[in-house]
Amino acid sequence: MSHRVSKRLVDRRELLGLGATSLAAASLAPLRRSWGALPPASIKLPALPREFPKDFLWGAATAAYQVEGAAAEDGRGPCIWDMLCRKPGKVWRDQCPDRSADHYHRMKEDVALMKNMGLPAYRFSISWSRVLPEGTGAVNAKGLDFYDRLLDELLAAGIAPWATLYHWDLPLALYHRGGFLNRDVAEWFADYTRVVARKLGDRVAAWMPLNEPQVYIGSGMQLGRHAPGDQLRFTEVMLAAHNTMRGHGRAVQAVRAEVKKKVLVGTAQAGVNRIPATLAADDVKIARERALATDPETMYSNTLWLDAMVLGKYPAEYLKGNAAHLPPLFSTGVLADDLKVIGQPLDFIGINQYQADRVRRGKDGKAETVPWPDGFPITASFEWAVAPETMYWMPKFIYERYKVPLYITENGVSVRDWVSLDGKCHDPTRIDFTARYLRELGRAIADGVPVRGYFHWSLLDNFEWAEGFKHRFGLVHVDYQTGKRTPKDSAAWFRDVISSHGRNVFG
Ligand code: BGP
Repeated sequence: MSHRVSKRLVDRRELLGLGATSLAAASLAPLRRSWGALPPASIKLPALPREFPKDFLWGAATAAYQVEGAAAEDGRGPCIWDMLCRKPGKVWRDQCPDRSADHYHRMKEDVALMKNMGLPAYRFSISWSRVLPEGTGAVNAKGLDFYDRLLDELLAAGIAPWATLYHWDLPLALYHRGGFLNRDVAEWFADYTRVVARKLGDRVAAWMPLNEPQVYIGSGMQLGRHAPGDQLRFTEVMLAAHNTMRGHGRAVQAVRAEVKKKVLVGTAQAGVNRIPATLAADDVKIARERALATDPETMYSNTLWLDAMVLGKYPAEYLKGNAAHLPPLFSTGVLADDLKVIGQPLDFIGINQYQADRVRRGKDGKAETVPWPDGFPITASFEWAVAPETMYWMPKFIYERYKVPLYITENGVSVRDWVSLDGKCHDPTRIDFTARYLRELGRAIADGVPVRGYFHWSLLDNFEWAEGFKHRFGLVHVDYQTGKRTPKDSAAWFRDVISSHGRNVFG
């Protein structure tokens, strides 16, 4: 029956993130009942292209704490996640990534895997406490040397290194000095950036000072789920957000001052993703508003961060909605000076895309979230709705506001995959998920949104923060007991995506 649905219905299913072939028509029935008559589509989506632009950059991503292991080797200092992992009940099954994917020791093998995959770029992060065990002061030469060797290996394999400077692993010593609540953190971060940029700047292609401050400030300092596990008053949360963005600004300045060659500097973030529930103009308008909104008492916003980092000001909505919580500094002249530091010119905005909420205009004219229908496809991690349309709408909304070129710095899916009896790791769900998301990304590009590249999360299975090793996001399966790598079916498929400029996802 599902193959015989009308073209119009198929289009609507695609709009809702539902595959025309994989879903029973029955799943639409309750939806229709609860929505009444579906409004006429008044926005026309651009057609899918046949391929991605020839100069589109393909890559895969990891982060130091999630893959490196070697937690206490070669002089690495502890970070806040080492502390949180040792608190019972904070991480799934109290797991600690002391060894994790052991990338620290298997780096050459991992670069060879990337080469086999034909990856043109690799996004990785640098562990601050591996380079500066105390966060400031003495440089750990062995730690820095690891990244030096990684870059040489990547370049020898023809892979462009994309470096993130902070992917959630604050040196524990700095946490004990107040961490992001200490105004000095911006200078600590700038000093660390200078050390790294001096050594690696001749080879890194692109720099991202911060990855997802929404998460490490929001989940780490307000909700207490991530390291350092604090639940602070919102005033302090706002101060921590402000200070980490001052660090971002100072790091951008440091990279530009230290690195002589032409280099890209940007940021990677994951705010909130909101997509229209239908193609009615009203719903699209309200999705745009909600995607660019800053709600009170939450760090989960795109604009709170990007307005500051790109436009050099906080959204009025952020200041007004949190008027009762403003840090004292916000009522002084220091704020304007700080925002000048924060708002450095950026070459790109990186967005990490996984799930989305769909919204529409409710009867009272206000936005309302439309629940996903029963039986809707969800991912293994967090049971997120599979919502490929976020790859069309979010780049579009973000670009419209900031007019800065974009990269998808993360996108991927956790699947409960394992190595089969035939010795291979079959992950059709990851292939299908990624193809759906890439198709919608192609649509955004066809619509004129300058998305310049895509990094798959992740190259390797790895430590998924508070979820421990429960989730597998990799294109390559990792046996954590032996370290053995098994490229999944998706790795071979992704190689074809890269070599065909994505023609296989549209075909
Ligand atoms: C991003 C993080 C990554 C990785 C990824 C996995 O937020 O930057 O480090 O953990 O998420 O997806 P999830 O958000 O499901 O944890």
